[in-house]
Amino acid sequence: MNQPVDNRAARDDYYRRIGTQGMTPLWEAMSALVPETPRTPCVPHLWHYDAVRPALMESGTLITAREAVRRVLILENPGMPGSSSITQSLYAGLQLILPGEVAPSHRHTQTALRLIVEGEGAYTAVDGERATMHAGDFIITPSWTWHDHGNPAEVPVVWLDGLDIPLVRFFDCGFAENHPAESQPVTRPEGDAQARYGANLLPVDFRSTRGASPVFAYPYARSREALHRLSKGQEVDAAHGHRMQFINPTTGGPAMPTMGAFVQWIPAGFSGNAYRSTDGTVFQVIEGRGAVEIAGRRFDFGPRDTFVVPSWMPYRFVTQGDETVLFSFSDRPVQQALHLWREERIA
Ligand code: 1HN
Repeated sequence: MNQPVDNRAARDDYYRRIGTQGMTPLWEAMSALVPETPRTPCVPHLWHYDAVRPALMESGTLITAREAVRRVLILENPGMPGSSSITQSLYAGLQLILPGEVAPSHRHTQTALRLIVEGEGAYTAVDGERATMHAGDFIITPSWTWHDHGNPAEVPVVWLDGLDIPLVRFFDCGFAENHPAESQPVTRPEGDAQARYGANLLPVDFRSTRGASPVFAYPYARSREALHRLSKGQEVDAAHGHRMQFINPTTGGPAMPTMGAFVQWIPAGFSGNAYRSTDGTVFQVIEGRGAVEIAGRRFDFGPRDTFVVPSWMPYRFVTQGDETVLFSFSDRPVQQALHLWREERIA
């Protein structure tokens, strides 16, 4: 009694028979279903911008932004082939828009964020207002907002897209539609949202109506200025340097309900403490060179590179001569809302 029995063949035959009835044995799946610590197919990876840029520019000779709707090379996690995902919950891609092009207006329940990587002078329009892009700017497209892009400038413009596509797919709650006009009508002057909601002021009768920030463009000049001032102080966080989160100024909460976005300044000559958290995170290098060690593997990074840190893998930053500025995003607000998020500092 109560001794494991050696009846592999009988069990396999049994599994096959119950399989025809739409059942499988929990005891064969238990440890995978309820791991002691997060077990993810997502692997650490770094995309060197200099290496991927030629292929991205070549896409501009093969298809127009209009035909493609969005001309994007998906950054797919090598551990998750075929998933169009960079982590289990997040999608990322590099989008190219050439001078004179328009990417037509549409909306979807998936939330998008952009971090401008190269070029300037293109715009994105969100809910009737355009924002002109400059390298390092952070722009959000909240769920179900009309959005389109255009490039009236002389140079190609590239940005990193981050979307909560896998999360929305998980919940099977995706909806999308095209705008009747290729470019949505402009109904508010550029800078309107910033003046109305992003100047430590709010309209006197303001009531929050949606989860995402009504400020949809966060110019890099402003975040860089804030980080520059912080860098003049004394102590930095031993793991992160100075790490700030992009907020919805009307609530103090995250800029978007499904994705957290962050920007951090790391001093030169930094040998950071290791850190891990349950939100797998995508980083985009804005300025400077350095290295990140992820679960013991070292990745050297420079300006415009993208890398991904999977859930719960320890990582630490090492810099030499350069101050660095990194943008990052993750599903942290979702995990926090569900009381699932954990972090650990590994001294
Ligand atoms: C989308 O709407 C954009 O608006 C970018 O720029 C990437 C990937 C999948 C679905 C929609 C954009 C997207 C996307």
